[in-house]
Amino acid sequence: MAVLPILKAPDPRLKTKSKPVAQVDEGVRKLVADMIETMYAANGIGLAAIQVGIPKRILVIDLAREGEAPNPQVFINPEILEQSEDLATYEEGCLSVPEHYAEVVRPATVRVRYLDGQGEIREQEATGLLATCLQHEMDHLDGVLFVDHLSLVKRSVILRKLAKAKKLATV
Ligand code: GNR
Ligand code: NI
Repeated sequence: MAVLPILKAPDPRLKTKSKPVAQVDEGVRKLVADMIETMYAANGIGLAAIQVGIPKRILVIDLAREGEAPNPQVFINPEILEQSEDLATYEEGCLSVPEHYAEVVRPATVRVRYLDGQGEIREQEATGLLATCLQHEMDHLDGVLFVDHLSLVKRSVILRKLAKAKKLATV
C-alpha cells in the first residue's frame, strides 16, 4: 500500500472525464487499497481516482468518525439511477481545493448502482452526508469540482487564490 500525492486545482488533469473500469482485477484492487490509504492520510471522507492522477471511474468513501471503526466503501463505475427532487445544502470541501469551503446544493437522496471492491454489482440508496459525498466524488469522475457549482464570482476568487498558492510553492 502507498500514500499517493493528491492533485490540486488548477490542474488540467482534474477536468478529465474518467474511463469505466473494464474488470475489477488485481491492479484495480491495488489502486483501491492505495486510494483508501491516501484518503486516510489526508483526513478526507472521500477520494476519486483522478485526484491521484488515475482517470478511472473509481471512488472511495469512509464516513466513520474519529474513534469509530473504519468503514471504507468502494464504488466502481457508479451510476445514479434516481435522484430526489428535494435538495440538501452542505458545506463542502475538497482535498484538491485545499482550505476552501462553500455551501453546495444537491439532491438530498440518490440511488446508485455500482461495482464493489470485489466486482459485485450493487445498488444503494444514500441520504445525508453519504448522498452529498457520493455526488461530490461522482462529479470528479466527470471532471467537475464543487467550485463549479458556485457562482462565477465565488469560483474565480477561490481558483485565483489556489493558482497564486501554487505559484508561490514552485518558486
Ligand atoms: O474530505 C472531504 N470532505 C467533504 C466534505 C463535504 C462534502 C464533500 C467532501 S469530499 C472531501 C474529500 C474529497 O475531496 N473528495 O473528492
Ligand atoms: Ni473532492
